[in-house]
Amino acid sequence: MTDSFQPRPEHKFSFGLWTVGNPGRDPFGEPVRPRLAPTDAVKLLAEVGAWGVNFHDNDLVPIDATRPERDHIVKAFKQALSDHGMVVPMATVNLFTDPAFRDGAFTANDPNVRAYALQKTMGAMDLGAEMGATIFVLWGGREGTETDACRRPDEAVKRLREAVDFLCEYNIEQKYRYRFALEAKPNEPRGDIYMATTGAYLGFIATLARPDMVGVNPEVAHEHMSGLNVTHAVAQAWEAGKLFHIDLNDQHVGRYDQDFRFGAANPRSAFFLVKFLEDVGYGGPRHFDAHAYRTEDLEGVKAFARGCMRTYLILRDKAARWNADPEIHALLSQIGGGRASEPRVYSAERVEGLKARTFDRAALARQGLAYEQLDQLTTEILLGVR
Ligand code: GCO
Ligand code: MN
Ligand code: MN
Repeated sequence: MTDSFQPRPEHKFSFGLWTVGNPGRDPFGEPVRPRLAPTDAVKLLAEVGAWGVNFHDNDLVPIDATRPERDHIVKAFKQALSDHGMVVPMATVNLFTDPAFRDGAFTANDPNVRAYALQKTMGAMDLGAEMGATIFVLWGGREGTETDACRRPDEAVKRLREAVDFLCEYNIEQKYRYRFALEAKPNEPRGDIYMATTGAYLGFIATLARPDMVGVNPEVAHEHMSGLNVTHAVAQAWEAGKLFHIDLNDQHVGRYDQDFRFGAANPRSAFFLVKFLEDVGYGGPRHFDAHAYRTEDLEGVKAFARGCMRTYLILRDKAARWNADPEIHALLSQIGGGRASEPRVYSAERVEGLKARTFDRAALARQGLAYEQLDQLTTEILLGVR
């Protein structure tokens, strides 16, 4: 296809090895596709036009690899990156697959599990830094409970803080340039995961020893799972200077963890998200954390990856169209953008002025806001008739 929706490096589209490499196993069925070797995944991603590839430590190096085996894998992977012109913007750690983490990693009750989680994360940081990664994602997939009888939840918060503070110091000592991005999810694989929302993590970050080094990695599906508005979560993170990374995918509310292609379930909320990222000039990676349907073969995996990027670019084009639409402009200024506003700072005069003022409540309530019309114009842009 030769149109303006071709991915280019400046779009910073990235995928995890675990996304295009997903073999389609689910809780009820065995894998349907062969597991892609990391170097083959790099080749595939370059072929479809992606810019970056991310990985968990064990997507690349098996958990039981010896040091020489690890170094051999690293060498081959670096070669594949340079052969295909791909970068590694982000690295992460798998603290959820191994049975040792069945009760969590940083928050587990067994101090030896907590220590092993730190050791494993430092190893993953070393590995990512060797590949040039500057963002380190921490997703606490097993940090949670099925029964709250197991520990006091505030103890889990303290343990998590201790771990993140420790890893920040390691980052400084090793002279790595990581910024940590904490990724929230409400449930799955645990019954309830601590830090269920991006907002919860934003609150937590302020309590850390080095809050400047830590931000968030909101994921569309994780907010949608519990019926939340992902753009609001992303906007709060952005406004706080904490949007260090983003996981783009899709998900119907209330279902299992679907990890659909970006925009596949709710193109409308995908539109508002893309519009927000483009309007504010988000400059970080646009990472797709999703995978192809279980019905697909390798061609379907490529279609999935191309589809994620293409939908993003189409929605970006729609957002530009929306911003340039004269009728939408007129409505927006009518709605209130253009009204003179009084000084918002606190002063004794302002308090006095506000107390003395008479408001015509009926007049305030009378005026229609034209959001119906505004929304219909948005719909028409999305449906391609405008
Ligand atoms: C999930 C998560 C993961 C994390 C990944 C990065 O629902 O499984 O989204 O895919 O993003 O582990 O740390
Ligand atoms: Mn997810
Ligand atoms: Mn994710």
